[in-house]
This record gives sequence, structure tokens and C-alpha cells, in this order.
Amino acid sequence: PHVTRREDYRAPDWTVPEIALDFDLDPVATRVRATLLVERSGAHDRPLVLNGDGLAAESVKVDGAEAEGWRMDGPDLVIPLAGDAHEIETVVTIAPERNTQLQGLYASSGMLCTQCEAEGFRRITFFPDRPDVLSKYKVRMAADKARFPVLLANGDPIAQGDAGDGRHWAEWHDPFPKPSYLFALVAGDLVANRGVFTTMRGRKVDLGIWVRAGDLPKTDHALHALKLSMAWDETVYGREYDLDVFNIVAVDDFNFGAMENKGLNVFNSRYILADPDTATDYDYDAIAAVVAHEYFHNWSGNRVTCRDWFQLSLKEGFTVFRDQSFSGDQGSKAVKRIEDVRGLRASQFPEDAGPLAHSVRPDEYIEISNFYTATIYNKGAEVIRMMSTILGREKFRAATDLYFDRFDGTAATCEDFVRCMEEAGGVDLTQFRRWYSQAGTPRVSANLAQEGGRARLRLAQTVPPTPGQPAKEPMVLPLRLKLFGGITGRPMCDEQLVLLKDAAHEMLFENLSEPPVLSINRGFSAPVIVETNRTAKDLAFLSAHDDDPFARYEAMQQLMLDTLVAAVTSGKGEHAAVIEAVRNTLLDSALDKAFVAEAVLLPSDSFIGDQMGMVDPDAIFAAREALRADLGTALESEWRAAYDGAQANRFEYSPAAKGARRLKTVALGYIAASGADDAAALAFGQFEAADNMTDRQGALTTLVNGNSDKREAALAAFYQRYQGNALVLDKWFQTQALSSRDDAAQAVEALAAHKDFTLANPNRARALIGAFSVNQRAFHDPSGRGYRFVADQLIALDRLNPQTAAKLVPPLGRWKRFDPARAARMRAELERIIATPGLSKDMFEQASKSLD
Ligand code: HT7
Ligand code: ZN
Repeated sequence: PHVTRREDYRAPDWTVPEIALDFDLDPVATRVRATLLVERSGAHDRPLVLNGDGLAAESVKVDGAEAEGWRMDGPDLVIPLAGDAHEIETVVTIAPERNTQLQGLYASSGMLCTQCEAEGFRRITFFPDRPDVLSKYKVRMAADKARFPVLLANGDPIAQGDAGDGRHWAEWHDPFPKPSYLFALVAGDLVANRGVFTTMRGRKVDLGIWVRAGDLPKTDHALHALKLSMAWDETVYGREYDLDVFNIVAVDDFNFGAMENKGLNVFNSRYILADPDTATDYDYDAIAAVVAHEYFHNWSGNRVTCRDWFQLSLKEGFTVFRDQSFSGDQGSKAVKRIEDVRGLRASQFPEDAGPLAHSVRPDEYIEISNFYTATIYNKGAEVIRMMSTILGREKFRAATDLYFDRFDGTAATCEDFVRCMEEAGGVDLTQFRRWYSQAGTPRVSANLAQEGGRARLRLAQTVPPTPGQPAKEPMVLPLRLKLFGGITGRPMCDEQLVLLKDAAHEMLFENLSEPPVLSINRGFSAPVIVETNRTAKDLAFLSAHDDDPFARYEAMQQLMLDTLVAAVTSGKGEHAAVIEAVRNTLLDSALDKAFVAEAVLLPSDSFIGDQMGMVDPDAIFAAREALRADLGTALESEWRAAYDGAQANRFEYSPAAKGARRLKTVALGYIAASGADDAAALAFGQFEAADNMTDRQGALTTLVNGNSDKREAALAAFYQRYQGNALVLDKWFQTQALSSRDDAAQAVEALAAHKDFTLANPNRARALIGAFSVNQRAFHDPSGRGYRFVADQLIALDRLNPQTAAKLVPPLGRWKRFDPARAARMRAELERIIATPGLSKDMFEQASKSLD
């Protein structure tokens, strides 16, 4: 397959200042007429090349006459042109109903919608489908009025009318030049939850959240989140919305979370629809975050877009950073930071440590959609966060103002962004740029040694080799640190921001009146792995006394990890220190319940595995279960008190009520782990009495992981209640796929044959296969049945939807971390995937790189 390289970037030969699209919409056969105004860029005699994917040109005209000499070059249309400016018209017919890839124009639950990022526009019409070709779009569409009463596209509605024969039409114009990946249209039988937002300069914007009629009551939360986001971007970044309308449409079949098309965001319905009965607190938070993310793209992505796809993190890393800050501002910043770091460690750190590791600005790809990764998004966000830490709040704002002003209406690069940071921040980021080019998670060792009344801190950093990058240079690591007195618990210095730039660095602390304890990487100021010489006593002390909530959480996690890793290695656990630290946290009434719930959760099986040279899934599971059981038993009365104290009365979506629910379910899990006789009854009681999905799913999870006779009853009742609700049925599949029981692999195989299981819907495929493949013990069943099952499913899914299939390959690529027998079985499945006739390039890239 063809490899695209960053160093081969060349500005476009032809630009397209304007395009008019005319759609005759029909699920079986949609005719698309495209009229492009093209202009030669620079002095050259190269022909116009219009990308296509699976298109056949029915007509090609140049300046109104049948074109001569055009040809197909593979999927692309090549037209020789004599002059410097021409009008090109092409006509193609496409079949939305047969589009199972969900890229381009496709049908979903009776509606027609588009997804063009990254290269889907070329499945709709011939066009230079690259992000640095910006055009003004005029769209006309006609469709059957009864089936598709609502016709939406980017920009502002211009006109609409009756077309006769039961059809109608609408015209939309978008005044802002945009790349083709931001094009969108939707046709369907939809209703809108409407709102109005008045911008900071007093302009009124009509908002609409479009869904099927029955889903309308579930759209208030998304609409509210949209208004909050619009206001937040004005206050925090000075960015105002620019069109008269902003529409969001929810669709059931979607490869990703959502899409930021100009003025017409298209969302996976799981990130729009919410009511207390069907959505968890996690869902509510995710909806607000994704609504914010897509809205923020209007500036970081749409007004300033990417020059090429290697710059993807320019818009994605920055926008994730923006949505994370927004979410932190809506509730507890500390808890949000903990959740984000937990996510980074669960998805990005393993990616950086495996065969698919790549830099934030990659150098090459086979299929760009494989690069919508945790590295581009989440590590990219950490890179922006570090620059904001180095610059400080005011200079960072000056730098983003400069960036938006300078590059408004253009396609920019990561380098452009960093230069704005340097200019407005008055800093030199030459070495910092390595964050864009070097893959791998840096490791920092921090050793504090007391020498009488002084203490010496020795810092050192290394960056591990990654595929194609055997040797690394030192990075710039902004480390927020502080010392506490180990006896009094008092701070011994102000917090310092240390920029570690060299491979090794020493710091001296003088006049210390008591033994110091080191608090480092506070707030997770750098996305690194820190190893320290802190003892269990130091960590327990910090978990109770550190004044940075993240560092406090981190100390507890480290204590738990050290305990678990020691237990896995030695076969027996010494749990007293963890039990005492958890008890102190549970009894600290000054702490917010959401924080307590996070702090007392044990690291996941996978995260424990990530600390070990060779992962032993069964030993890890056993060690973790033993610690859970001991925590449950030793602190049973504290868990019961926490459980009772966290009983929220009636459902309310507020930080305090969410925290209470979270702690309640964590406590329930520990009560069950204690083996208490009444645990299943307690869980079933919560399941039945719940007035919200958080409590209901929390109780279901506890029951599903256990062996009581209430298990099947709860699963059956849940299924019965939510049979017609696809998003909730996803939870039913997912909870079982994540089960910690011995029979999880068997159960998942059976669920794949369930009448409600389908690979055609990405959410359903991810709920079963995606969830199962992160269930460490079940997926890595020594028999290899987990690997075989996932490979079978991925091969089948690839025929329908290569993008979604390819995203599920990485767990099979972690074979190097497992024993030779498991590794051989995992490799064998990867080889079987690669040998499959007709494999997509998406899957080929992921599976073949995973074998290296
Ligand atoms: N920018 C959007 C990316 C996206 C996407 C990428 C590949 C295939 C399908 C897709 N749907 C949306 C989402 C975002 O980051 O906001
Ligand atoms: Zn995005």
C-alpha cells in the first residue's frame, strides 16, 4: 500500500475558491452534480487532479462543454486544462444505502447523513480532498418530502421550496471558506430542540439539536452544554460564534464520537441523548465534553484548520485541551484532572509503549484514519497544557489570540502554533518541539537524599526507543514540585516549576528542620512516568497531607501499585499500609466524595500489567482481588458508612450528587468484595430502587461480577426494560464483556450470537468486542480463545467498516509483553488477519505494524 510522508508535502497545484453542489437525494441512488471554480496556483503545467473513491464520472464538463482528454488515474479524475481558471462540472451517482463504511454519504435509521473527515468527501464527488484547499460552498438538495422533511447543510439556510412529485428542495450557503472534510448535509424525519444564544457582541444565534421525535425529551442537557460552551469560549478565549445558525444532528451509526462540520455538527447519538433513566453521570459528563469539543473546533479546527493530516494534533490536541479545561471549570478541576490522567494512562501510555507508537506529529501513514489516536488527541492536549504551564495564563492567552488572528481563514501547522507561543510568550521552545517529533513516554527518576539539614534532589530523564526512533534526545519537562515536612506535614518551600531539560539535574534544598517528603509532578504537570525513592510511609503520608489533590491521589495510586506489583512478584501481599491509607481517606470528612471515590479505587488490571516487564494476567487478577477483599473486610464498617452517607435522595445532576453516587457504587463494590452475605441483596436493592442509570448500572456491574442468584435476574430485568433502546443495550453488552468472572470469554462468545448483536453498528461492536479486548484476564485466556474470537470478529467487521475494525486491533499488538505461549497465539491471529483476502488498508496497516 501507498505510504504518505510528511516531508513530501507540496502546496496544491489548483485551488477551488468556490463549489456548488446539487444533490438529488435517494437512499438507493443519489445523483451529485458538482460545479467547481478552479484556479491554477503558481506557474506549472500540471493537470487538475480530483480525488475520488469508488466514483464513476457520468459527465465531465469544462467551461460548459464536454471535457476532452480527461482520464482516470486509479480512483482519481485527471483533467488537463489550458487556462489558469476554469469552471469544472462533474456528475456522479452514489448509493448511500450500500455504504456500510459510514464515510461519505450514508443511511442511518432512515436518515441520510455525511461524514467527510478525513477523506470521505471523495466518496461523494470528485474534489481535491485535502485540508489546505479551502472553498466557499453552495449546496442545493432535493429529496422525498415525506421521508426526508428536514434538509440541512453547512452555513445558513437560503431558500426552500416544493419540487413536485412529492419532493422538496433546500439551499444552504456557507460564507466561510472551508476544507472539504468539513462539508456536511443531513436529510431526515427529524425534530429540533431549539434555543437561542446571544453572542458577546449581541448577535442572536439560532441553535437546534435535531433528533427523531421520540428522542426530543433527551436533548435538554446537550442544548444546555452547547450554550455553556459558547459562553465559555467567549470568556476564556475571546472567541465568538460566526454564523446565524448552529445545528447538531444525532445519528445512530457513527464511526467516532462526533464531527465538527461548519455550522452542522453531526454526533453519535450516545453523545447527545440523555435522561436520568438511560444515561449515567459518566454519559452526562461525556455529552457536555463532546458538545464543547465540537463547538470549540469552530475556531480551533474550522476558522484555523490544518495544512495537512500530519498536523492533525494542531486542531485535536488543542481542542481536547480546551474541552478538558471547560469540563474542569464546570465542577471539580481536581477530579477532572484525575479522570483525564487515568484515561491517558489507560489508552495513550500503552500506545506509546507498543508497536503502534507514533509522535504527536507523525512522519508517515498508510491510512490517516488510523491516526485519530490517543497520542494525537490526548498526548497532544498534554503538549498544549505544558506550553500553557510554561507561559502562564496571561501569556498563553496572548499567544492563542495571536494564533487565531494570524491564521484565521487559513490552513496552519503545529510549527505555526509553537511560533505564536514563542512570540507572545517571549520564550524559546526549540528543545520543547521534541514533544512533536519524539514518540514514547519519558521516564523521570527523582531521588531525594537528606544530608543533615540539607536535601539533594537528583532528577534524571530517559525516553525509551520506539519503532523507527531508536535513540532519543532529552525533552523539556515542566515539573511542579514541593517538599513537605515528614513530621509536621508542613510545606517546607513554595511550589516550584522546574524545567528539566538535561538528561540529569540536581537541586539542593537548605535549612531543613525535619525530614522532607517529595511531592513531584503535581497536577501531572508533565505526561511522564515518575519513579522515586519514596517509601510506603512517604506515600501514605502524602496521600493524607499533600495540598495538591492530584498529588494526593497519585501518592495513593503509587502506594497501591507498589503493593500490587510486589504481591504479583512474590505471590503474597502486605496490605496494611494501603488499608490504613484508604481508611484515612474515607474518614476525612473535608474531602469531596467524588475525589474520595477516585482515590480509593484500585489501579486496573491493565495498568498494573503496564508496570511489569512481563504481564501475568492471572497473577495480577488474583493479587488485585485479594487486596480488594482485604480492603472490603478490614474497612467493612467504613464502606457501609460511606454507602449510607452517599445515598442521594432524588436524582440531580450536580457535582455533589454525582460525587455521592460515585462513592456509593465504589463502596458497594468493596462491600461485595468483603464477601458479606447481604452484598448481593444490597446491590439488587439498589438496582431495583434506582431512579437513575448511574445507580442502576453500578449495581448491575457489581451483580454481574458476582455469582449470586440475583445476577441473572438483574440482567434479564435490565434487558427487558431497555429492549428498544440501543444505547442502553450497549451498556448491557459492555457490562458483561467487562465481567471479572471466570466465564467472561464464554459469555462474550455467546453474546456475539445474540439477536441484538450486530457488527453493522459501531457502538454495538465496540460495546462487545472493544470492551472484551480490554478485559485483561478474559481476553488473555491461556487457551487463546479470546484472541481467536476477537480476530474472527475483526475480520468480519473489516468487510463492513474498516475504520471501526482497525481501531480494535491494538490489544492484539501487545504480544511482546506476554509469555511466549500467549505471544505466539496473538501473533498467529495477527498473521491470520493479514492473510485475509480483500483486507482493507486500514486493517493491513494496524495488523502489520502490530507484528513488528
Ligand atoms: N474531528 C472529528 C474526527 C472524526 C473522524 C475521523 C475519522 C473517521 C470518522 C470521524 N468522525 C469524526 C472528531 C473530533 O475530534 O472532533
Ligand atoms: Zn476533535
